[in-house]
This record gives sequence, structure tokens and C-alpha cells, in this order.
Amino acid sequence: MSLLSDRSRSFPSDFVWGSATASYQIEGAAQEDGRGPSIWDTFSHTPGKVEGGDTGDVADDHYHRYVEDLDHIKGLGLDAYRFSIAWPRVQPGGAGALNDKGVDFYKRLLDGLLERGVRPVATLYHWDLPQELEDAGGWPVRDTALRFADYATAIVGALGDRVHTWTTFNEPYCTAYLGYASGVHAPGRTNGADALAAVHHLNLAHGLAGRIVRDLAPTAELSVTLNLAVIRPASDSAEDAAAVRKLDNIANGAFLGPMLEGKYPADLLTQTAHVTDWAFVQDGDLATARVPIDVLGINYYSTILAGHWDGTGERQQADGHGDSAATPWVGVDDVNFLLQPGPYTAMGWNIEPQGMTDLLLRISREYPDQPMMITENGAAFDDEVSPDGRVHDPLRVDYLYRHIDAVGAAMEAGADVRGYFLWSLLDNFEWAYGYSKRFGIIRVDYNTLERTWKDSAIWYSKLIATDQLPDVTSAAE
Ligand code: GCO
Repeated sequence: MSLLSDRSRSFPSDFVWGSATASYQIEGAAQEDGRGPSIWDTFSHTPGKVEGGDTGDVADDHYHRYVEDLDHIKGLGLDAYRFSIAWPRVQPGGAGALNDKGVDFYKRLLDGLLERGVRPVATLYHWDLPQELEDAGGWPVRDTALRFADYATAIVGALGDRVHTWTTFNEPYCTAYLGYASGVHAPGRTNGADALAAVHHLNLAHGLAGRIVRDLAPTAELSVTLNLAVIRPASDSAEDAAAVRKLDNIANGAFLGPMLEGKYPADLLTQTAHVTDWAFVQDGDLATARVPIDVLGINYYSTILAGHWDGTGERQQADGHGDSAATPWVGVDDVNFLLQPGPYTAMGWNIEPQGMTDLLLRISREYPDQPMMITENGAAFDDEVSPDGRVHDPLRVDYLYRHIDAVGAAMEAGADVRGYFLWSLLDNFEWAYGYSKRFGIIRVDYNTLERTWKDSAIWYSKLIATDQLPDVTSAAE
């Protein structure tokens, strides 16, 4: 293919262009209108857990500025907007009656999207578990899945007809492994057996909630978002291939298996037998976890390079999205995470658009009838405001160009991809990194809370308007 035709890659007119956010990362108003505490409030207020001591107390103040944000969404021309509902805002304490004021906020947000012709994609859980449920055991405990089903029943009942696509979970991988094994995310626990119990209860909760969405919102689409890992072997040795397989079971098979096939990969159970006996899996759970989904959401940022570690020398733990190495990937302490060639984003993640194409093609090979959408992709860079008041972010534009092109390449090769959601609409609270990492295409000044379109926002709006990849330099003109 010539360079020219590469540069003008176009997308089908019904391809969905969106952007994504999450409640705790943008909303603020942490104690307003009856919102209860979540594990992220507790975690971020615990000294030493989040860079700079940052918290989500104010964040982007989206709770009060949502109308302005809706206007930015409209201004960009987004077809769809992916956001999450804060469980502790609508059901403080994680049990009992809904909090009307919290629910009203989401009704107003949804109505604002619908009035502007934007398709709402609502995630039920993007990590803000009510603190009371963590105090009662959190995701390692089965009852949390049952509480989640009650919450889903109530909130889908209240909002169902306004939502186009319901997503049960965002990245259960992070909830389970970063929350309960490495402890770099809330609630900050470090126990491998608990992490695997959390994996199972998240799968179960997905199935329970998925069925509730089907019953209560029969015309809505159902989805789940997974951060699937693209793991490359360090060499073509059998040991390195085995290391990749182990990681693949933990990162991918542990969720794809139950959700799409109703079973765990057999190897996953044996390779973790020294960690847990999986006695928390009850009869019927796996049949429940498998609920047909209309579209599989995939988050992709970078790749992982893995090899066997023979126990000599220092174990290598280079980082990547999903904190591959910061996570003691449960039961895989004989694996090296190798430093990958750059370039890197401000997160230190390697930039590898080919991984996007490979991942989409792998999933379409393994699950040929499963439509997909990219629910997150984007990059943090150290943006600066220029003297002209603008934010020129050519590295982000370049990242987006290459990754969206890589989505197009996968589609050209046969992958059924329905949409692309850019992470993120706004700079926001980047979990353990606080406000130090900026992923937005719209800059947020954390002193004034003023929003400014970066060049990447201008570039993305051109793409949306034409369904065609604009030249990377076009935004700066
Ligand atoms: C995740 C979350 C987002 C992050 C984004 C950048 O994938 O970790 O869904 O909340 O902010 O991915 O790390």
C-alpha cells in the first residue's frame, strides 16, 4: 500500500467515535448530595498511596461542570460517550434504597447526552466500590457479587431506557490483581489467593448483572471492558513460550474464559494450585458468568515482553499498562518482564501500534462471532501550555494516528470492530499517579478547572467529521 493511501485511511460511516472517562477520575463532589465513601476515597486519603497525596475530592469538578463538558462532547462531534456510574453516589453503603440526588445527576447527564444526539455507554463499575462492602470483605467475598447484582437491578431499573450500551465492568483485571495482589490500587491488599477469589467473583457478578441488563433493558446493548494483554515472548525458546502462556491465562483467559466460554483455562487452575484450590467456584457459577454480550470492549495501550526467569540474577520487572511488573502476577514469580524498546509515553509504556492490530485479530480468530470495540486507547504526555495559550501535543496526535490506523488495519484484515473510544476526554485523576499524568485531549487547569482543547482534540474532531484519518500536522495549523 502506498504511503498516500495509508495516510488517508477511512472508516465506515457507521463506525462509532467516542471518548471515555470514569466517575472517580473526573466527578469530584465526593461528599455531596449523599454520596458515600468508596475504596478510592479511603485509599487516596491514606498517606503514601497516591503520588503528591492527590485525591478525587474535586478532580475535574465534572459533577458541577457537566453541562460545559457535554458541550465539549458535542463540540468534538462524538457519536458516543463512555462514562461510569459511581456506585457509592447512587447507592451509598452498597445496599438498600437508591439515593435520588445521585441518580438525578446521571439522569441529567444522560438527558444532556441524548439531547445532543450522543449515544451513552454507561459502565456500572469502574473501581469505586462502596467502602462498607470492602469492610465486609470486598471482592474476595462472594456476597459482593450479590450486592453488585442488587445495585445493577436498581440502577438499570432507574436509568435503563436512557442508556444505549450497558457495560458491567471496566478492567476486572485491575480490580482483582492491582487491588488485592500488588496493592497499588485500592483497597491496597496483597494476597494472591484473595486476588484469584476476586477474579471469580467479578466474573460471577458480570454474569449476574448481564442477565439483569437483558431483563430490565431489553433493547440496550450489553458489554464488558477488558484490558487484554498482548504478551510477546523474549525468545522462541520453549521456556519463554511457557512463561507467555502462564501470563496469558492470568491476564486474559481468567476473564475471557468464563465470560465468553463458561470455563477457566485448565492450565490456570493447575498453575495457581499452590496459591488457591479455587474452592470459591460453586456449581453453576461459570454458566452464569457466560452471558452473550453484544460487543466486547477492549482497552489497549502497550505490550508486554516476557521470558522465563530461572531464579539466577535479578528478576526483571519492567512496567507497562496494567502495571505488569508492579503486579506480583499471581503464581508467576518465575517470569521476567523485560524492558521493551521505545519510544515511550509519559507513563513509561512502550508505543507499539502493531499490538493493537495483533490483539484485535487474535480475538477475532478465537471468537469469530464476537463484535468488538476499543473502549480505551490514548496516551499521557507532559503537555505544556504554549505562550499562545494553546496546547500543542504532537506526540499524542502521533500516538492516536498510529493506533487508530492500526484499528483500521485490523478491520481491513477482517476484524469486526464497531467503534473507538479515546482515553480520555479530559485530563483527570490517574489513580496511583494522581494528577501527574495527563491523558486528556482537553486540558484541565487544576487551579481554575478551566478546560482547553489540545491540538489532539482538534485533530480528533476532524477525524470524526470525515471518518478519515487527518494528517498528523493538520491540528497545529
Ligand atoms: C485503566 C482505566 C483508566 C485509566 C487509563 C490510563 O485502564 O486503567 O480504565 O481509568 O485511567 O487506562 O491508565
